[in-house]
Amino acid sequence: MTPTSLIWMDGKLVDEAQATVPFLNTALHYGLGVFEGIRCYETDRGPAIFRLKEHMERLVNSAKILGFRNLPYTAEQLGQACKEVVKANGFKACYIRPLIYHHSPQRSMNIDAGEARVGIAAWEWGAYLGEEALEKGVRMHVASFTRHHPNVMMTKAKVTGNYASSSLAKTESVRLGFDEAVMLDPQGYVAECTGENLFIVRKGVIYTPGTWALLEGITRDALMTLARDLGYEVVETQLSRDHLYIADECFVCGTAAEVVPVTEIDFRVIGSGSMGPVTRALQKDFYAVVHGRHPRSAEWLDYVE
Ligand code: PPE
Repeated sequence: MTPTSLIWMDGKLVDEAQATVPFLNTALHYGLGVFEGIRCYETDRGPAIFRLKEHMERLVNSAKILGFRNLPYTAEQLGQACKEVVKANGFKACYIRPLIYHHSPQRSMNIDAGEARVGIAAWEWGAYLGEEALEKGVRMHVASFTRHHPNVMMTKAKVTGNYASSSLAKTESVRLGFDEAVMLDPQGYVAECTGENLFIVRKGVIYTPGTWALLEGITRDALMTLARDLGYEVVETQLSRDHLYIADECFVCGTAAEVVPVTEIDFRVIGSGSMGPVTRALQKDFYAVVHGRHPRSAEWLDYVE
């Protein structure tokens, strides 16, 4: 991971060393921030940001869910700022991280006793679960930690504080020797992973949990569309832990992770134990789209230049 040289802080591009926030900051103390993760890909027409509009809409909605009432920027302005950051740093491909954080001089956790500040960074980020995982797949376990109930933490908002839960599960998973954790919802059904949504394939049909207690992933949405374009039936439903064990294929997806096959869960081999044909077809189409080589590219890519 290369550190970015220029970060957009409330309208100005500053050197990374100057992009600081005070220690007495409510975002740090209470987890009061909302963020996005967006990828920018290399294409024949220069760098292009994948589904920028949807990411900016989700960012603004996350802020709304957390309770911010007066954002200093619109989704459109924030999208322009993301492009500026990519350009200013001269990246061909990168990961973009906008973050709206709470700043309260009164040090109050009341959202209304502070204001929204915004920073946008970008860096070159390789394969999130490892380059090899994109072909060979990952081994996962079911976390002993439960995903948030939507009345506990708002799961449709990408709130920084929500990620303490992801961190508990991820750390447990890696310490146990796995690559990633599946988290169950408070009812015990499959929710999502620490930073990815999850799909299974069974008898040719694609299944994924509905978004009642999880993040409305933008990659998830793209893959559902690509799958339907290919003629697959995609069903949003409750999945149990043992549905995963007997799936023909399983894969996870997210902006950082992209599309990654899952070959093992809780020491049970999934399907053939290697990337299945449906996962392969979707992964192929996904990379074609993000690199500007698919009919859906026109709709989903935002060229930086
Ligand atoms: N669920 C969670 C909990 C999640 O954090 C992500 C993205 C997703 C699903 C997939 O959503 P989408 O990116 O819109 O397809 N996780 C972000 C943060 C990862 C991190 O380690 O930080 C990401 O992939 O950018």
